Amino acid sequence: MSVLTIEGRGNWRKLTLNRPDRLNAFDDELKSEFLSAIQAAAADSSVRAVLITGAGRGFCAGQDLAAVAVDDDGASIGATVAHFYNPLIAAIRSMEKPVICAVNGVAAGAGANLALACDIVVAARSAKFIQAFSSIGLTPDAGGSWLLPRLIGDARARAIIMLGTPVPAEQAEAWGLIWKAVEDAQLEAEAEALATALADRPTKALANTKKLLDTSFSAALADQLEREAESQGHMARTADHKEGLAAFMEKRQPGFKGV
Ligand code: LHQ
Repeated sequence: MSVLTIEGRGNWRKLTLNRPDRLNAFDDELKSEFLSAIQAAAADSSVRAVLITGAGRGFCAGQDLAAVAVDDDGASIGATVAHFYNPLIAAIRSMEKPVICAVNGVAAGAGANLALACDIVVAARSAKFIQAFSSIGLTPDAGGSWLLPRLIGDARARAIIMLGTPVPAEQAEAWGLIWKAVEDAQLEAEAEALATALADRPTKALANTKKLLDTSFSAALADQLEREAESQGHMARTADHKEGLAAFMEKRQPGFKGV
């Protein structure tokens, strides 16, 4: 049984973390397969959206702690962050297509931050997000220290990181940590409907939206306005923009091709 299930669904792809007895914690095999799958989805222009979820009752418990030896000089932990978690999060954020995360159960440590790095996060009501790092004497990785203050503000970010307090899905939605909490039984259908809808939208516009949003907290308004103008210049030349305009004028649904 593969530790990662990869399913093509027409113009989008579903990746399911599949080590359910370990709550889909990342051991070396899953790390390698998942990073390769994310990079392959990014490189394949026929894939216009990616959905990430987990098998079983958990989404992802972060690093497989059984696979972490006591690391007195920190070299091995430092290396796994540099060679897996960092490129993984960078690949998701820079992927030129939407990445949806369906959080089907507990998301802890790097597993929580993997989910939060995705563009749209839907969670089952029974799911929870745990910044588990400080409970084992570590600090956030997988982008947590960057993402959390941006998503929920400094006060909440500090508290949940320092205390390791689980944040239930409904609280996460109320705080703006995620897009939506849904009934457990509805999660798969809702997430797949989102992926289907996003894959049919103008992919280049969504990709450039990601770029604009990633700089919005650090850029001066004047610089961001310039970026927006530059982006519109690029978008105006896309076939999807022409199709969107034509569909509007002809009072019909657009058929975007992602180009
Ligand atoms: C696990 C894990 C797990 C192995 C549950 N590993 N087996 C860190 C270090 C190095 C490099 C770089 O990056 C990082 C980043 C990180 O991700 S640090 C954070 C690592 N994750 C955690 O500290 C979470 C540890 N897990 C838990 O606290 C609990 O399992 C949670 C709260 C996630 C779920 O609790 P329960 O629902 O009560 O489930 P459980 O604890 O009974 O877990 C079920 C099984 O999964 C159990 O095995 P068993 O043989 O007893 O059935 C756990 O040992 C195993 N498991 N997480 N990370």
